Formats: sequence, structure tokens, C-alpha cells
Amino acid sequence: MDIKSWQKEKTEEINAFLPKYFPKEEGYESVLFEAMNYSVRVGGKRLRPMILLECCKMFGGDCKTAEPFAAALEMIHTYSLVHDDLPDMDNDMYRRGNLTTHAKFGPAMGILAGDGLLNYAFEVMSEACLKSGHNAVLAMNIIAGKAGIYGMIAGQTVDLSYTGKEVSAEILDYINLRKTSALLSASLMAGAAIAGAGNDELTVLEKVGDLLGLAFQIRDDILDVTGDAATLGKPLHSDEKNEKNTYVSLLGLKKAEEIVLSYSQKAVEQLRSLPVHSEELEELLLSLAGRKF
Ligand code: GRG
Repeated sequence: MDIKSWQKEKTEEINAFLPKYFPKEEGYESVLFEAMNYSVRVGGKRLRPMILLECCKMFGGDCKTAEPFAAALEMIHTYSLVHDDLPDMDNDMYRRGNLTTHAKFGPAMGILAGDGLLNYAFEVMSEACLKSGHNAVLAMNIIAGKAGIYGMIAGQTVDLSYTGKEVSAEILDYINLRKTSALLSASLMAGAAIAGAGNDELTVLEKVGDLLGLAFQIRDDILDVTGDAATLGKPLHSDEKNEKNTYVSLLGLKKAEEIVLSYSQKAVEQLRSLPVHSEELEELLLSLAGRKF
């Protein structure tokens, strides 16, 4: 199996069903829907829905039941990017190879489109919960927690509070585990929860997501310095511009590279300790360590 072709195929499948969950661009408030749909439609690797669906399949679950959760997770991830790009956060003009939402629709609509995506994700998931029952409710609960005030929002808060100040590796890990790992753990855990996985399995998957997120974030920081802006779809040196602390600024590029590899390998070791396996998921996690975008 060639993991790049598998990833391309899965991205296309996800891009094919996502529009089913888009709000219709109509009514006096249609600009809100246009801004929401634009933000999701313009691109992205779709990793979180891909991981959620593959994890559900790995535990023998039904991908159709998982689909609204996969769509909702991409909405939540996209809202975090839209808000992160706002003038009062990172103030970035390009993302996913296109103008950021606030650059295209104005800062107020950037805020509202993010709000809309976050809330609509919960409308989509709660409707699915009404049909699918307990496992689906557990999946929504996991996603709410990981995206929430003790998860991704906490990570962003600590990240902003330490901007321009010196940080230790411990604080950096605290930030990255929440800002980045949380939604990746949510992807793995929610997919497994829908398929009926037990608590022990969910705990292992949380660890996989934690390690994967640490590796993913450090690779992101490396790419911000050494990557190619056209391939990344966003300008380089955003961290330096925003006086962000990263493993690259803390330990240098070489050490950062070593840490990415080590965390990725540990993530896959954890994944392999489960009673069920997906070669594709393992390969995907390993390939993300060396990603170029
Ligand atoms: C809670 C307002 C608020 C913001 C959340 C997550 C976050 C804070 C900000 C987004 C910027 C950032 C560095 C996030 C960390 C995770 C990360 C590297 C996201 C990019 O994910 P990819 O590469 O993006 O999967 P695509 O565009 O491919 O979906």
C-alpha cells in the first residue's frame, strides 16, 4: 500500500461528503454561511476526519454513523484556524493556499464564521446523537472536552500568554498537548467510541494522539522555518513574526527533528499495543513525521 495514494483517496472521499453538512448560502445572513463554507472548502489535509473514520473502521464500526462526527471535527478544526488567523491573534493573511477568512470577509465576519463553525459542529453531532445513541454521545463528549476550555482553548490561551516571553520545554509541551494533540486524540478516541471501544482502548488512543500531536506541532514549527511557502499554502516565519516559542527556537532545528521522529515512533508503538490494527493508520502517523505541508 502506498500511503500517499491512500491519503489522496481518503481526502477526496471526505471532500465529497463534507458539502452535505454545509449550511445553505441563503437568507439575509447568507454572508455568514458563505464565510463558513469558504473556510472549510478552500483546502486542508482533512487529517482529523481521516483519522476518526479509520479508527472507527479499525474497531469494526460503521463509517456512515461516524461521518457527521468527522464533518463536525473538521468544522471545529477549521474554526480554530479561522480564529487563530484573526488580527488580534496571529494576524495571518494566507492559509490553505488562499486568503484567510478575515482577509476575505473582514475581521467581524472572521469571528462570526468561527463561532458559526463551532456551534454548527455541535448541531450536526447532537442531531446524529439523537439517532445513534450512547456511543455517539460519548464521541461528542470526547470532542467537546478536547476542543474545550481544558483542551484546545486552554492551549491557545497559554500560548498567547507566553508570547514574547521565555518558556521551558515543560510549558511548551503543556501548550502543544492542548493546542495540537487534543484534537488529534479526539479524532482517534471519537472514532473508536462510535465503534464501541472500551475505556482502556480509549486511554491508549489518547496517548497516541498526545504523542502524535507533539510530533505534528514540532514538524509545523520546523516547516515554518525551513518549508516552502507555496507548498504550505501560508507564509513562512509566522512564529518569529508573532514572537512564538517553539522547539526550534528553544533547542534548534537538529534537536527538533530528532524529537519529531522519536515522538512519532512512540505514537506508533502505542498504536500497535492495541488488540486491533490498521496498517494505513500506522503508515499515516509515520508519514506525518516527514510531511512537507
Ligand atoms: C481556540 C481560537 C482557538 C484557537 C485554537 C489550534 C489553534 C488554537 C490554532 C491554530 C494554529 C495552530 C498552530 C494549530 C496547531 C495545530 C496545527 C498545526 C494545525 C494545522 O493543522 P493541519 O496541518 O491543517 O492539519 P490543514 O489546513 O491541513 O487542515
